[in-house]
Amino acid sequence: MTFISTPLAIAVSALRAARHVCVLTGAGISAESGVPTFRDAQTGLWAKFRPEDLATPEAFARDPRRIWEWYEWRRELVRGAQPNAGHRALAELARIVPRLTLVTQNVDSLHQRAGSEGVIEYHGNILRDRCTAEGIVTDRSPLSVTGLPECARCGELLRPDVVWFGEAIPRSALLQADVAAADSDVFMAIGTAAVVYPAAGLAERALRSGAKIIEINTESTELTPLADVALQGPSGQLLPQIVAGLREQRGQRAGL
Ligand code: BJW
Repeated sequence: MTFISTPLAIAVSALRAARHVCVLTGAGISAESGVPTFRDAQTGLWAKFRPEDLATPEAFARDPRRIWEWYEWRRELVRGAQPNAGHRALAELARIVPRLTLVTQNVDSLHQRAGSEGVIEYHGNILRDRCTAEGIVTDRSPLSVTGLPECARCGELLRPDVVWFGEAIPRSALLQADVAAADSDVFMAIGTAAVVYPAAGLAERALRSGAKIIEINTESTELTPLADVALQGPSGQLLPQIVAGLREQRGQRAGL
């Protein structure tokens, strides 16, 4: 790769100089694994379903069976998906830069399955159940008579361990992500429409602390005008190119 001042080369240089990289990922990074995004006009989940009918505590209270059917369908989809080159490149990036904090809005575990460690799950995880009474992540009772999943400890209704609209972000994820964004000198926003708060506010937090913002997205977003480098394209292609660029620069410096 020749290092003229292309946006990709500028991103590589910023990452090479970085002390702490904070990465926020969204549904777009898993799109190339076949997991649908939310807001894509044709294939996004919200193109077929209304968020207020499926992703709110009120919707679950009204009709838990319907919500569970939707989540079981998505669970199967996620279980069948494989991490893609973008997930793998981020796991590798963490081994190259001095420090990397990965915050994901995704609930699909694909970062962890690609080898990323210490992933901050901002919106929970679709593969876990949580007790509606005790609030703890727990196993299912094998004795459920209603056909709905019930808590093995107390018999109350279980729900997916995700964050719905109007619900608070898990406290430790909220705090850890905020601290990491404020401490970072490079903040990467990858495959997120940057419209759902408080996640979307993390880039603004990093910006206020003087971090450089690198965005990777197939489209422009609200964040694009604020980004120092906006790379337009699929993250499954761009992230491996970034990692290859970093490796090449390191090799050149070492005279390899
Ligand atoms: C590619 C690509 C490729 C495609 N490569 N790119 C301030 C202002 C306004 C509103 C609010 C505010 N603060 C709070 C709110 C309300 C609300 C909110 O933000 N609403 C906005 C929509 C207006 N926020 C909340 O309710 C949050 N809670 C909260 O604030 O609580 C306060 C509170 C405090 C104390 C007590 C009680 C309450 C909670 C938000 C929860 C969001 N939950 C969901 C569902 C999770 C569970 C599940 O999966 O079922 O999270 S909604 C959905 O949106 C999901 C996602 O994580 C989230 C973000 O979506 P994301 O990842 O950006 O996906 P898309 O589809 O939108 O975008 C994909 C992008 O990828 C696109 O840009 C593509 O171009 C791109 N792309 N292919 C690279 N190959």
